[in-house]
Amino acid sequence: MSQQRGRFITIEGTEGVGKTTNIEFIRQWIQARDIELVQTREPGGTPFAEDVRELLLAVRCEAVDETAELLLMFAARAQHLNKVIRPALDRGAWVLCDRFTDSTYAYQGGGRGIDSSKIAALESFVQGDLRPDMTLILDIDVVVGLERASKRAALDRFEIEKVGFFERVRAAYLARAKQSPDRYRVVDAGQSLLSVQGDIKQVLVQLYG
Ligand code: T5A
Repeated sequence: MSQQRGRFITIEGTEGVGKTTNIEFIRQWIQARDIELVQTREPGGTPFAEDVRELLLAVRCEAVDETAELLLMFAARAQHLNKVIRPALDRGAWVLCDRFTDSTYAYQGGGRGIDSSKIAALESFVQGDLRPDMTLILDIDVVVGLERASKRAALDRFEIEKVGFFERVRAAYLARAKQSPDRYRVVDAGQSLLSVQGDIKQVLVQLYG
């Protein structure tokens, strides 16, 4: 008898939306149902891909070419997908991933202005037909999110971008959610944490049911 494939859930949003905070809530909800869960993140998720993450996030004097940035995102993703995500899904585990290819459409596409057809070509090359089963977008006014994020330690190479960049990132996320309402759920992350988690719980119940 073939093993039922696990579910692939991704969580997305602009800076400071509360992904890290809410992933912990989602992890507890899934594990309470006795489901094997692999919790991971992008860029990163394997030692090699985490090295690529460091390269990508480090603030440096040299301007990073946007195509180099795009290709590194997909290089890390290829490693992560083939070494961690696919094997987990194949054995029936659920995968909860902090950011995935929607971040590339939002940051490199919306933010940097790279044509989405180029991103789509790399997506097909690296992922074949694998896409998340459900993508949760935590949505917040970018200034509020940046204020939350600024309370943390040093800012990374993305966090030092201007507000306009994050406005474009947010718009790209919302446009993708509008195009494919079956796959995306947008949650208002500007609410109290309790209300955000109430909304997330409803989404999980739908998915699990
Ligand atoms: N990237 C990534 C790309 O450009 N392309 C790609 O393809 C990929 C995969 C690193 C960067 O990489 C870029 C995008 C990113 O800039 P990251 O580390 O996931 O990715 O990025 P961050 O957005 O910085 O993620 P963090 O996990 O660090 O921050 P979160 O998850 O947004 O925020 P969190 O949970 O730490 O919360 C921030 C603060 O807000 C509070 C929390 O307590 C915390 O202090 N908070 C709330 N306060 C009030 N009300 C609520 N409802 C709250 N929820 C959280």
